[in-house]
Parts: sequence; structure tokens; C-alpha cells
Amino acid sequence: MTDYTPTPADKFTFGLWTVGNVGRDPFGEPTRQPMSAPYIAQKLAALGAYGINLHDNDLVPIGASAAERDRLVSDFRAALSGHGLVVPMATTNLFSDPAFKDGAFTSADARVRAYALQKTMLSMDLGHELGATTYVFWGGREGTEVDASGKLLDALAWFRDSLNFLAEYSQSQGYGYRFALEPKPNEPRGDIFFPTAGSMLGFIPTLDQPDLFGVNPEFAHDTMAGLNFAHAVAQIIDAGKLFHIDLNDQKMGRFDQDLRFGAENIKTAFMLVKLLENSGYAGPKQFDAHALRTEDEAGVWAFARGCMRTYLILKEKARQFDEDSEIQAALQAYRVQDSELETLSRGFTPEKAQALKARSVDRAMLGARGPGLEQLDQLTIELLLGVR
Ligand code: GCO
Ligand code: MN
Ligand code: MN
Repeated sequence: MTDYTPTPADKFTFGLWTVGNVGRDPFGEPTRQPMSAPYIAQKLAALGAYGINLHDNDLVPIGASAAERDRLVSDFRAALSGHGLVVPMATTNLFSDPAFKDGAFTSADARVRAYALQKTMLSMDLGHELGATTYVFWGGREGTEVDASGKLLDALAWFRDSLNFLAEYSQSQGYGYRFALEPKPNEPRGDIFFPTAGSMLGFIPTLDQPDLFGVNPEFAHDTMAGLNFAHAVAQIIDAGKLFHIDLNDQKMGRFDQDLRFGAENIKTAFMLVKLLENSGYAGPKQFDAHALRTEDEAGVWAFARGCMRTYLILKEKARQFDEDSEIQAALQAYRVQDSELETLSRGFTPEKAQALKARSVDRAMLGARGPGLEQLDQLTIELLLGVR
């Protein structure tokens, strides 16, 4: 591949809220004008994107009249079909309105929990109308600053009840959604419930219909917490739960930066792309990020183009990695195979256990071996730097 221009076959998606981000931060006012959803569809289609995802209120302002809702939805649908874009994923804004300031499904106020359910059902109706088949739950306000509030166990139960209710709602309506739970450790809450992929994977089997639920991991969320995102995604793939993915970038230990994909951690981004491509993940790849606050509209489209272009460049690098004979030789040398020992070590029998226990081990030889990882890593770096 020499041209890194995406096509819809690459399945790149953006949230309306990503390229539509107006550059507001806790210290400063917006630096860009809002853009309408049909205009965003036109621009993203021209760049080669596959689809657009949305929160209910990215399209329909909270409190809009039925007539206004219908007009906004039909204008957006016309733009989508006119530009050949789809809406693979929908989600609910359960974090902007002050009603949700202390949580939505995990609020200590039963009235807020009921409102969160109502709002989510209406948003699921909207998503279905637009063709979405994946529904994301990101619990941005589902957390605490004050644990003396004493709701740690209750919150888990309330969250479970809500997801069980909504899964049944989807089925009763014939929507057929698959649900993707998105972990994040903090921001906007001091501590958000279910901070990691592992927390979600542990929680899913406690739901009434666990097969309907998977994970929507995000690069920045693990990186903020100092975790390795590729490791998290590998565990989700291993569990068969990669239902959706949010790609962006982030410096470790900072505020939530939502940087352009590949802007910061090239090596982890490379390992991630390689993992996704080799795993056969066939779902959409959403860029959940936004242009820097410094940028004007041209910078927004440069940001969007850059996310997709970097992914495609890394995808090509992954193919080169797999075809590079020196790298492949280093990988082969790294893995030591021993078919007799591998047979003994897999699939317990009392005889195998006895034979293994009786075996003499040359610890000094094992400890003395150099696995060649410095050389492998340098080769990887040189590949990424473009000199291989
Ligand atoms: C964040 C989250 C959100 C969610 C979005 C869709 O850090 O703000 O990543 O962007 O992904 O609400 O669920
Ligand atoms: Mn995020
Ligand atoms: Mn996200």
C-alpha cells in the first residue's frame, strides 16, 4: 500500500461529539463554532469515513420538541444516506445535565435512576431509527468523590439492574442491540466505577444476559491510569468481548487529553493496530478524540484525516513486521519449543504430574539465556522510524 487514504471498507468512525468538539475546557470558552450533523456527515464522507456515532443530545438537544426532533433526525438521515454513511453505534448523554451530577444509573436518588432509564430508552429508540446495532454505556458520572456516601455495593447493584432492564427493553422492541461497556478510571468523577477493562469483564457474567454485553475499551482511559492499552485489548479479545473500540491518544498520568490517534504513544499504537488486525476484529474503529483547542475548522479535518492515516500507516507497518525476515528470525529465536515438555505440561494427568516432578531442571542454563529482546525492540523501532 502506498496511499493511506481511507475508504468505508476500513470501517473508521467518528462520534458527532469528536469532530464536533468546540474546544471548551474547564478553563476556557469554546474556540470553534458548532457544526451541524449533516455538515459533519458531508465532511467525514469526503475524508473516507465509514460512519458516525452519536449521543442522543449530539443530534437532538435535551428538551427539544417532537417536531424539532423529527426535523433534526430526518435531515441527518438524509445526509447519511446521501453520503453513504452509517450509524453503527449510539449512546446516551448521561453526564451533561445537572440532574446527573451525582450519577445516573448509580445515583443515590431513585428519581434520577428512573430518569436515566427513561432517557436511555428514548435514546435507544433514536439509535435504532438511525440503524445502530451497538449501544455503548460509558458511565462518566457513575462514580464518587465522597465514599462516605456508603453506596459502593448499592451502586453496583443499581447499575446491574439498569443494564438488565435495558437489555430486556431492547429485546422487547426487537432492536437487537449488542451492548458495549466502556471503562474509565476517573474524569469527570474523582473515581469512576468499573475503572478498567478487567472490572467490566468481571461484571459482565453477573448480568442476566451476559452474551449481549461486551466491552468498549479506549486507548486514553487505560493510558491515563498508567496501564498498557494493548494488554487490556488482548484480554478483551481473549474473552470474546471486543464489541467496539475507541481510539485516541494520551500522555500517561495527565488530564483526559483525547489526542489524535498515534499522536503520543507510537509503539503502543503500533502494537494495538497489529493486535486488532491479526485478531480478525471486524467491527468499527471509532476515533473518540478531538482536535486541539488551538485549532480552527481546518485543524479539525486535519485531525480527522490524521487519525485514519496513522492507523493505515501502522497497519502497513504491521504487515511489514510480519514479513520482515530478520524480525521473524528474532521472534523464532525468542520462543523456545520443546514438544516433550509441552505435552507434559498441558492437560493434567497424575502420570504427567509425576514425570514433571521427577524431572531435573538446569536452572543455571535457563537463567543464563539471553532472549534477544533488545535486538527485537530495536528492529521494531527502526521499522517504525522508516529505515527498514
Ligand atoms: C470520555 C468518553 C466518552 C464516551 C462517549 C461514548 O472520556 O468522555 O470516552 O467520549 O466514549 O460518551 O460512550
Ligand atoms: Mn474518553
Ligand atoms: Mn470513549
